[in-house]
Amino acid sequence: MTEKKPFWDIFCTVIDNYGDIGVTWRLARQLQQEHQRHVRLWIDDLGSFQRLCPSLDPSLAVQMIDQILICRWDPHFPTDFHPGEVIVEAFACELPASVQAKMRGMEKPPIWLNLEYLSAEAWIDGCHGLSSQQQGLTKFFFFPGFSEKSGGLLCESLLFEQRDRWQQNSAQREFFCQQRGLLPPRPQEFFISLFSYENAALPALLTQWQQSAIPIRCLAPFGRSLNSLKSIFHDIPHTAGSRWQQDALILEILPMTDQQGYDELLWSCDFNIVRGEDSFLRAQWAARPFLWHIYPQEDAAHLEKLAAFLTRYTADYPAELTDAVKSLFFAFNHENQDEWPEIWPDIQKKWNIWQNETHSWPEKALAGGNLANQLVQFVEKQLECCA
Ligand code: TRH
Repeated sequence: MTEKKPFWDIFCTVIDNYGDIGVTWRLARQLQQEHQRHVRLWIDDLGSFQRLCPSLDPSLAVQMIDQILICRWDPHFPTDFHPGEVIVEAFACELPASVQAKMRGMEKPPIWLNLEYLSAEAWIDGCHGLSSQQQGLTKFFFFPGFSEKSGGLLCESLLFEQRDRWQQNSAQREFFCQQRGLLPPRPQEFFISLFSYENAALPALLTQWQQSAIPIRCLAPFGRSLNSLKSIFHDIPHTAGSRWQQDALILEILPMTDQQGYDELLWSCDFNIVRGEDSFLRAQWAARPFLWHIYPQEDAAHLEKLAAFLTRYTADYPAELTDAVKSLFFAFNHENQDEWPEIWPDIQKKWNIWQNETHSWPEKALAGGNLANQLVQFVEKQLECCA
């Protein structure tokens, strides 16, 4: 007899950008593929979702992709909805009142979890797994993080094997360029991917790349970074497929791809500029030096988050490398326009040591384990308690 696995409903609203949907889509597939859970994903913005999932049809209210039931979350929520055994509310999106009412009316209400944003800050350890009472229902708060006491990080169980196979194939970069219609790699060319928000530091950084002694290729998925490059690329049509060259630098603009295609881009580059939450993690899993443009918050709370991450990330680095990495991350996030003639050559000198360190980092980062496994175990425990 096959064991009956609980049914999960995951709710996600797209606030802006792609991180909310990127994280929930990844989680849904991992729950299905690695834990055989039935998952229904409720999304309020299928247009944004389609950018990372090209086979999705935004006009459909319900569709099945990769064995996940994807439902459009419209303002009028279906009245015949019957909640699954587990409800995940991603990033404090609010469940429809009718769903909460249904849950209250159930003899055995679902396990209700709020999946929080990722942070490396120590305070999350004290909050992970706490619950709060919501008019007769219990809601648990699940905090992804880098510490043993956190909820861990999203990472597919076979990911590192796939990455290693990709990176160990010396012809892979050439194949990657060919497959995407990019110029073939030049001898000793240094590849950089660029997926940030608008950033006033970018023109000064790209000037360093133009003046580089080795050829540099910048591969920029179509998006917000390009808004900051207008001052140097007056003539470039800002569309996927465009190419621009000056001195050592070739810039090519890529279309957005699905998440697998984005991972392959990160694995193929020597250095990745990433942002938000999900691409930030994927760059770490790529085991290559990277630069994080953290999602800016009004009260500058993001700078504390950045500092907390850098403290963990550089904890085992030699002091010189720690200083160089911190200068790089802070200069970029402060949108510094002047210090790049010192910062870029300095980090380049330390490149080999940094590259070596990036191999052991994923294992350290996963001190709290794998987020999908952690969620499944947490839910199983709660279901046992309530049985
Ligand atoms: O798009 P983001 O800036 O999302 C942000 C963050 O999540 C932030 O924390 C949150 O508060 C805000 O949204 C609302 O960056 P992020 O998190 O890296 O998400 C991008 C997703 O897009 C990620 O899943 C990778 C995916 N992606 C592709 O699938 N294909 C692509 O070609 C590219 C460039 C990205």
